[in-house]
Amino acid sequence: MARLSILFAPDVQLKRRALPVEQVDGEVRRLMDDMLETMHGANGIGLAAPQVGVLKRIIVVDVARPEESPQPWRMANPEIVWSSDDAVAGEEGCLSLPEQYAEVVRPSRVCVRYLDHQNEMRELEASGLLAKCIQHEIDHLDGVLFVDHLTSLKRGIILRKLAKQKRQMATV
Ligand code: GNR
Ligand code: NI
Repeated sequence: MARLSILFAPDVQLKRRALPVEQVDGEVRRLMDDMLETMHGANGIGLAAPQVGVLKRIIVVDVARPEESPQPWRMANPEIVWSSDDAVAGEEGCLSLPEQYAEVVRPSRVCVRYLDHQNEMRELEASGLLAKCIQHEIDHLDGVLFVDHLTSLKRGIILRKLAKQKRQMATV
């Protein structure tokens, strides 16, 4: 397994729509494992392939707490096939927008259909943090960041901060 480098906003790769995978083969499985290692190494609970510069519809999620045993989900071509009518707000962060947090409102429960690491079609009904995280990751596959759910004022403040951080990183 290998640790991959994570792209930071603003980056055009984070704004593109990722392409479906034809099937989950050895190459896709290896990418899923590398993404899990990268995500755990960065203390994240989810990661989407575009965040490591791969424009494929692949996500990994693990919302288990550090003291719990890992519960990794590997999903290719994930699709929300049902979402609840009720919405909940929760604070979100993103490994591509380091140290930025904001409340995002999303459906509280979703049913997601996906290909697992064995190329089997499966469905999962998720609630709580798992539901939030899956929606956040699928957004990445469509070039959508959590700040795109905020008012343009809030989004502007966060993106300007990040652009400034990036300029400062480039000059040290
Ligand atoms: O680590 C992460 N935490 C998080 C918290 C609330 C809702 C979504 C997330 S996902 C994020 C990792 C990440 O950037 N995934 O794309
Ligand atoms: Ni993210």
